[in-house]
Amino acid sequence: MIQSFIITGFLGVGKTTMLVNTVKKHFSDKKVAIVVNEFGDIGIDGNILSNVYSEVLEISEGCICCQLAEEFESGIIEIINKYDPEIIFVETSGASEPFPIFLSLQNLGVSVEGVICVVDSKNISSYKENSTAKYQIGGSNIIVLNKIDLVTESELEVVKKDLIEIKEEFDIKNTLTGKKVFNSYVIKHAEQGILSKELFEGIYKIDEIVGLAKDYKHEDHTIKDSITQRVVYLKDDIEFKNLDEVLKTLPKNIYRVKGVVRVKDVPKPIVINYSFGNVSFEELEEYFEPSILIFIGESINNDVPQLVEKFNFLYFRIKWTSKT
Ligand SMILES: Nc1nc2c(ncn2[C@@H]2O[C@H](COP(=O)(O)OP(=O)(O)O)[C@@H](O)[C@H]2O)c(=O)[nH]1
Ligand SMILES: [Mg+2]
Repeated sequence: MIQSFIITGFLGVGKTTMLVNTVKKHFSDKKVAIVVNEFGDIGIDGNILSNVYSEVLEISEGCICCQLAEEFESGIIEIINKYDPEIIFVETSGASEPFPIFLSLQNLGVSVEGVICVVDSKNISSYKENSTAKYQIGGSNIIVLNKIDLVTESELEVVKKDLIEIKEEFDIKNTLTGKKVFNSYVIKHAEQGILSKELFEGIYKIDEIVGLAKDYKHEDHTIKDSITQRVVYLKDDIEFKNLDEVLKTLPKNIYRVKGVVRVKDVPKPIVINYSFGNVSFEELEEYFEPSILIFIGESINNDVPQLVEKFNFLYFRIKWTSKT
């Protein structure tokens, strides 16, 4: 049976970074397939991951737990038929709940060995009231504290307490038996951005979930939480300081920005990865599309046009579709 792990966690907590590092460290001798569902219009994570692995399936625009369940399932079937992986890692979008994905994988005969929820120890207090974030914690059996370099020991203890409370309240149960789906769960630290090998050894058993699929009611939470994205294009010859200025003046409700931008005096396009006020940059080998920024956040429909108005090097592009 093919094994799988689901990596969940809110927008920008560090899922992709952790997945890349962990797979490199512990699974280089296995046939690994990676599925990313990016809540962003273009495949930025897909691009980064493809530089590391050849078998990356990317499902974008929307969320695999709601609108894209069918696309997700047919994608999994395709990747199994084409590549015959031993192990599949599914990174859900930060706005997805893991449980419907769990059910999809089980329905396809793929064994889910663990649902890993990555937590941003530094920023959890700014997203823990989000209902999707709560269901991500409740729907996991392995909770991993990430970005621990940004917090003190005592702050970490507070985060753990919060997590236990949320987990107790939102732990998923079998609707027929009332029993918890996960027999137990663990809270672990990431070790320099990497998950320890033992987390993947199937020691944290997941209960039998037969009968649950048809009863599970899943609200379309991306609408409920009003997490949306807006895509903005850039003139190619942007100065680095312009980019910096945009990122420094973002309103609080825009908590995630991703993009690929060509900057003057930098030979390669750079990937921008912004979450909760922190930003990282990485050079990309190959990218042939226009420079782009994706803003993700809550109720951002007025904020992004305001940014476009303020910075004259940003513009919205009218979408066109080819007839061929
Ligand atoms: N300081 C710090 N930053 C991190 C860590 N892990 C990830 N990040 C940064 O957090 C941002 C979001 O990471 P990413 O993996 O794209 O998050 P995802 O949206 O959950 O997949 C990036 O700028 C990363 O460089 C960490 O352990 N410590
Ligand atoms: Mg990601």
